[in-house]
Amino acid sequence: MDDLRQKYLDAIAAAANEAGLEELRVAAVGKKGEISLKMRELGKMSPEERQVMGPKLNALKDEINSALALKKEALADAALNERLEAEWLDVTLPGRPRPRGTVHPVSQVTEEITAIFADMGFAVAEGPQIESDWFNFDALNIPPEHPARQEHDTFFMSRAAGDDRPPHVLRTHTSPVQIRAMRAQGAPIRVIAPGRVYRCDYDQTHTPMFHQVEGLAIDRDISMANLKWVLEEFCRAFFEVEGVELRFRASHFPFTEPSAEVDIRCSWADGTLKIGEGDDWMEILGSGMVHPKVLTAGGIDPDQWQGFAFGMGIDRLAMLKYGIPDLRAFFDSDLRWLRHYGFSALDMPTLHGGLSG
Ligand code: 2NM
Repeated sequence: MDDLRQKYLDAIAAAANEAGLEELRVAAVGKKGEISLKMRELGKMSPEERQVMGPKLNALKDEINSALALKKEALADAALNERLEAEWLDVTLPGRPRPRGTVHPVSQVTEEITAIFADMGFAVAEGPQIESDWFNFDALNIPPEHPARQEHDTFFMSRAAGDDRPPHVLRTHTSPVQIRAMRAQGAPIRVIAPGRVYRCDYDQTHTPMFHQVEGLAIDRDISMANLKWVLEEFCRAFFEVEGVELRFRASHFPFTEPSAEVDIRCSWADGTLKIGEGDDWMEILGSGMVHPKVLTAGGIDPDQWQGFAFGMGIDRLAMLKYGIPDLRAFFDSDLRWLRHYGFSALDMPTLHGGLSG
C-alpha cells in the first residue's frame, strides 16, 4: 500500500495539466481504479484483516483525493497566471493613433487673427486670387501710370494672341476683396480679408506668394481714434501682452488719406524679441482713412460715409510670435519643419480658451 500511495502522490505532483490529473483520478479512485478495486477486496478478507485494511484504504483514498484537489487548484492558478501574463494590456497607450499632420503656422495665425477681429464684429471676406487690373489697382486709386504699379512687382496672366484687353493679374494685396465686399454689401461694413497675395520678389525676406490680412470699417463717423483702439486691442490680444504701445508714423498709400505706418514697442535683448517693453520700435502694419475715390469705386458715397483700413503680413506676424527665423522655410513643405513648427489640429484658437494653447 505504501508503494501504491507513493506512486500516485508522485504522479499527481508531476501532472502537467487537468487532463493528465483526471486520468490519474480515474486510475486511482475511479470506479475501476486501483484503490477502488482494493476496497472491493475488503469483502473477501477476514474480519480481523478488514479491521486493519479498511481504515488504511479509506485514509489512502482520502489522501489521494485531497492531493488531487490541491493539484487541481494549483493547475488552475497556473493557467490563470499564464492567461493574465499573455493577455496583458497597457491601458496607458493612446486609444487611437495620433494624427500625424499639423496645422501650418500661417493657418494657425490666420485663425488667431480671425478670432480676435470676429470678437470686435468683423466678418471674414474672400475673393479671387486672379483679379482684373481694375479691382487690384484702379479701384484702389492706383491709375495705370502710377509708380505703385511698378513697385508691386505684379505677376501678369497672359491673354490670347490678338486680345488687347489689359491682362488679369495675381492679386498683389487683398484690397480688391474689400472693394468687392463694399460693392456687395454697402455701408456700414466691418470686414477683414485674409489670404494669399503674389509679388514677383524672392530673397531672405520675400517670397513670391505670401499672406496678408486687411481690415475695413466704414460707418457714418469712423475716425483715426477708432483705428487706433482697434489696432491696440488687436496687438494686445495677438501678442498676449497687456502693455502694448503703438506709434503712428505719417506715411503714404494711394488708397488711404491720411495714411500711417504703425510701429510696436519692443526690445531685442540677447537677440530675442520682447513685445511691449524696451526702447526699440518695429513696423508691423500700414493703415489710414479710406480715400474718397476708393469709397466711390466701392459704390459707397464718401459724403455720407467714412472709415479706416489697414493691412499686415500674416507670415511675418507668425515669425514674430512663434520665433520662426527663416521666411522661405514656410513654403518648402519640409516635413521636419512642419512637425516642429506645426500646431495640433485640436489647438483651435479662441479668445476664451487662449489663442495659442
Ligand atoms: C494697407 C495699408 C493701408 C487697405 C485699404 C483697403 C481698402 F480696400 F479698403 F481701400 N484695404 N486695405 C490698406 C490701407 C492696406 O496695407 C499695408
